[in-house]
Amino acid sequence: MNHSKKILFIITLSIPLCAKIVEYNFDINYKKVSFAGKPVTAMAIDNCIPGPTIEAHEGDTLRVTFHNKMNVETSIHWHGILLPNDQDGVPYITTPPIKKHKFFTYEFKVKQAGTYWYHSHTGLQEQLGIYGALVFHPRKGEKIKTDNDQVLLFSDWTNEKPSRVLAHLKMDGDYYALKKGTVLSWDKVIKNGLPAIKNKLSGAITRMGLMDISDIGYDAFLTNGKQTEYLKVQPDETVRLRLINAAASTYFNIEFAGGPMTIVAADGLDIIPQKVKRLRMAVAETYDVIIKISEKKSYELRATAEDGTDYSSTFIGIGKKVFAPNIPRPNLFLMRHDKHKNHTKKNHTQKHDTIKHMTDYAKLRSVTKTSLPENQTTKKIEIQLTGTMDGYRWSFDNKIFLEQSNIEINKEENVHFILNNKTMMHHPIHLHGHFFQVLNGQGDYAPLKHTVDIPAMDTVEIAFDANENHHWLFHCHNLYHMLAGMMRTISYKHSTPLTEKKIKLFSHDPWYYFSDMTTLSQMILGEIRLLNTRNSFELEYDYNYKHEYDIELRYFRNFTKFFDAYIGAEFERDACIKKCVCCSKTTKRILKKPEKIFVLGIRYMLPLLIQSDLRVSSKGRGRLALRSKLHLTARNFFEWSWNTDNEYRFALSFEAHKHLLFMVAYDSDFKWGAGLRVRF
Ligand SMILES: [Cu+2]
Repeated sequence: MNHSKKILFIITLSIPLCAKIVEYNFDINYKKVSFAGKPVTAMAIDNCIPGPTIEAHEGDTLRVTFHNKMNVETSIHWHGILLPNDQDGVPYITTPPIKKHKFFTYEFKVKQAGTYWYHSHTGLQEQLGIYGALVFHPRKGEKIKTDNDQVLLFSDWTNEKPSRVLAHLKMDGDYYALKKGTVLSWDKVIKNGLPAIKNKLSGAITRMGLMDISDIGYDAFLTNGKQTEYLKVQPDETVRLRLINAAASTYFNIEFAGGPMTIVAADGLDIIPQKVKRLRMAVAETYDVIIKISEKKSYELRATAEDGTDYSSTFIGIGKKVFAPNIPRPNLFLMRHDKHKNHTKKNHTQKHDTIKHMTDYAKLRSVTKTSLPENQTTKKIEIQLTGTMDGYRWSFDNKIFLEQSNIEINKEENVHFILNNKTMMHHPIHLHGHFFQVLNGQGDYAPLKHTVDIPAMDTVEIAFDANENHHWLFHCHNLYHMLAGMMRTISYKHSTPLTEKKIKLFSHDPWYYFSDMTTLSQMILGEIRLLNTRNSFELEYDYNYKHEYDIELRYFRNFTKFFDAYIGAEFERDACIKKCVCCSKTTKRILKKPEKIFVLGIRYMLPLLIQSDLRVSSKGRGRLALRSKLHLTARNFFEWSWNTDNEYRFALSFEAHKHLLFMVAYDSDFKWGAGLRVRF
């Protein structure tokens, strides 16, 4: 059988309601693409990115076979779908992975109508192109009739290997700030006036920094796999647009040039129609909107990445193009982290930039009652969304998946999650195999969703009927946050526990290697680091060309986002200046014997983002060291360090490239010099 072509069998069975078995066969293979000017190897379903749209009717049985033609394993997860646990497609946790050169058939009864999607749940494959739309039609036809019905699937694209992206973020959480133009440097803070200065200082004092919207500098944003998509629609026609945010980590602002959009469904389920001018979509959400093409024109529907870096367009209609308005870039300097108080300049149009424009779930109201069973007890569970850009650690309750893999619940109880976001970023939180109520004040008509945005430093409450069995994944749908550890399983009591082996086959904590070397006219210095989430080995060295050196090798254990402890050894060789014994006028430089000491210490981030390092050596001597870094402009920064032995150093750097910096530095021992720093 030729599997490279989609083969669709529809077998009509003589059972009530004309339920069918709907069968698809697909290949998953590598594909060369050039979405952003550069040919790169992606992963595609039937040679398509996105993969083909899978359609079925409520009541049908869907049977989809994926043939893995790649030399790595893969998987398919059915996002937002109520199905048997072993068809959910989380490799090792619920379903076997699709091994290389093997196939797997997923089969389940379609219990629901609406717009959903499917994607790989293996590593970073979703970023590489393994995703597609799922459209399940109501058995009795759509309640709201339209002339057209179209899928618009949004995604983000990077020319870099996603594993490199993650490695860069582990090295430096702000790695992509320069590319995105979002370095929160002091020159821009000052330009934004007093509120921005206060905001920056309060972020430094609380050690939370400023708000952040995105981690990654993408090379393109796509709609249906293109930067510009076209839908031919005749004037006066209405269109149901099935919007799917299949991006790995990008929220989109959707704006339509042809007037307001009417949202009729959220995450697949019908809601009371809501007219909106702009719709913000969190990662992994879906919305159905209805638009009308009023004239013989081609109206732009623009999906702008929330960080404002770029957008993709869809022109809908026929005739002259009508463009959607530019959405101004969010002003991170004026976004406050304390309860979303926003500073906006008087008489300034930056109102659009603020958090208040993010999607407001409060208006979403289900068309049917969604109340949970009244005869069940309610279990309240508070979960903190935790993490930091420093070391790119993301977790729930400060524990990554490998440290705390599950949240136990009982069958036949109502589970109420209080999700407290303690970070400066929003997180799209997704629960597999269940719909949950978003407790948004709509009471019995609270909307049911499978993915919910939790804004930075905010709380969202959700509740669901625990009517399943086994283990279901619960995680941040920012792919990079999920892989970093922001994930749990929701495990029903009395299910067979997941083995350690399965957990480790699904989730890893890889080691990353980084180094930098600074060659100056007066000295050479640098460091080499080997690290995973909680452990790091660090080698620091400096050498002054006169045979004086200092080498420190330390092992660090991370405990909280601000606190590490370490143990290590220091090898040092100094020189001293001695006066001539006979005349006492001339001096002589004498190299001392190399010294070796053992050290034990802690590293703690102080307010104002000053890194402190307190240690005691095997000679019984204590030492406190402080250091910090200030971004003066996007490319210039000032670093300083000082310790209680009265050694100090300061440097001014110019970042020509993420891997090459020019530097002028002064060292209390080795004095002035200039040179460059290379980062690997
Ligand atoms: Cu997240």
